[in-house]
Amino acid sequence: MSFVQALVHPEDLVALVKFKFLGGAESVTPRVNLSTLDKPLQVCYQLLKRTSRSFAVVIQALDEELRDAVCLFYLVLRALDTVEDDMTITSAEKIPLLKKFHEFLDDPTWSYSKSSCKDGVVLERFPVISNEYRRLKPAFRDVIKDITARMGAGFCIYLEKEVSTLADWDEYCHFAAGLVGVGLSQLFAASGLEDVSVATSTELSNSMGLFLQKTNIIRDYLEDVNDNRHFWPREVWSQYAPNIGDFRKREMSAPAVACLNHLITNALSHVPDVIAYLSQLKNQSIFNFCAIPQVMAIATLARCYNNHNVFTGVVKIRKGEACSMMMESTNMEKTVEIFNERILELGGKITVTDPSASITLSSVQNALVLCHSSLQQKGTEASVKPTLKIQLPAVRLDHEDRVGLYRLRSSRKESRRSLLLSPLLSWTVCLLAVTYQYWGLYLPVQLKDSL
Ligand code: D9A
Repeated sequence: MSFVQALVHPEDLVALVKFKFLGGAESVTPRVNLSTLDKPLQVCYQLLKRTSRSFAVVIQALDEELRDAVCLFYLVLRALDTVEDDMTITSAEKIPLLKKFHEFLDDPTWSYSKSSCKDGVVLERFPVISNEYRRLKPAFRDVIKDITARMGAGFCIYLEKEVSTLADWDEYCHFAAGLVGVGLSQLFAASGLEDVSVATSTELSNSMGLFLQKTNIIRDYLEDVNDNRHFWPREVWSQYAPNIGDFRKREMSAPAVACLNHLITNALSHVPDVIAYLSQLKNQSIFNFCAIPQVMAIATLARCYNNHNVFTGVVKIRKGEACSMMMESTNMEKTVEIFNERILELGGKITVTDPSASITLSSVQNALVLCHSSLQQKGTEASVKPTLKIQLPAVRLDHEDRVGLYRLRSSRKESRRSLLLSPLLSWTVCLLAVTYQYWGLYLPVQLKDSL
């Protein structure tokens, strides 16, 4: 399927070929040889693969000191999440389960086989997970247990309460994802692979989770509303419709998109923290592990911005795009370049009629300035510099933001022109790349043969 899509987006083809056949995947995400592990740990990695698909690969690429701890942390959180998610478990049963969940880590017999969810297998096989958990070093165990306890308690609060204000939205996302960021940072420090300061800057760790979780909540509107789950904050959606489900109606498309843009603007406020968090990392495998999901998130937000398809289906980044971003986000400069590119894509879609336009524009400009200065700090002559012309003056309300918008628009025209040219160009590049790779691969063999 992804190869078929690549016919329309030929630039993806190069990325897909490189990723799948030419060692691209292995360069970012070298696989562990699972057969060298103990049988129960092998089972854990298989569970990981079954529940997280692409993310499992990124976890396996972590340095040895950390890999098993993160794998088990992921599985424990997935198990807790599966309990929270299961609509067939009554609140009366669910609340004590969530509150006591961290205690099950020390109970070799606890498992749960009544879950109807697709990831129910982690609850059924929980004894294998908890047994491996108990073999981790105490510093790792303490982090995992503490975060599990706090998350379980947080989920209970929101079983009985809706996400009403924007402060609630931040709090719910803190329980569901911010705590994961906090816990992971503590695991990084406990492994000795990162400084203790990574663990103590909890606000930045929290933002890493909030940015991912808000992006998921925004993107998954349709799926969640159809399943009668509401994660969009009432404070915002009630400004645009009497009921959250109304955004699915065709006649509501204008307020729906306005609400969507409002929430995306809110999510963009975490970008500075995300960049600050990533800048402090020293270990390569941890950097890749942290940067890949964030890069996917900013690309998803840019795709969703001002896009009515969020209310009619699933908006996703293409597999080919995902592969090329995974291969590219291996250092701070390249990661910031991807952020810069995607924020420009989003900024180019701002329209003057959007009620949040001026706030979105200032967030966009703020983020672009940050990208720019972060690249300059590193002393790299930024290749992104020319495109940043548009972020000139500070934006104010009224007529001044039109000026800002005008600048963004004119850069959009340019990108439209390049869009026309791009299939032609990328087919050429693609042909060249394939020819090059073909020669690169086979020439030595032929040479050897002829000698
Ligand atoms: C993460 Cl241990 C998550 N969540 C993610 C994945 O990334 C974060 C769940 C458990 C763990 C880690 C993550 C990765 C790296 C650093 C982080 C971090 O903090 C410093 O968490 C904040 O989404 C889930 C939460 C957002 C709820 C925390 C990335 C992931 N991607 C999926 C794609 C998708 O759409 O879900 O899981 C995937 O590749 O399958």
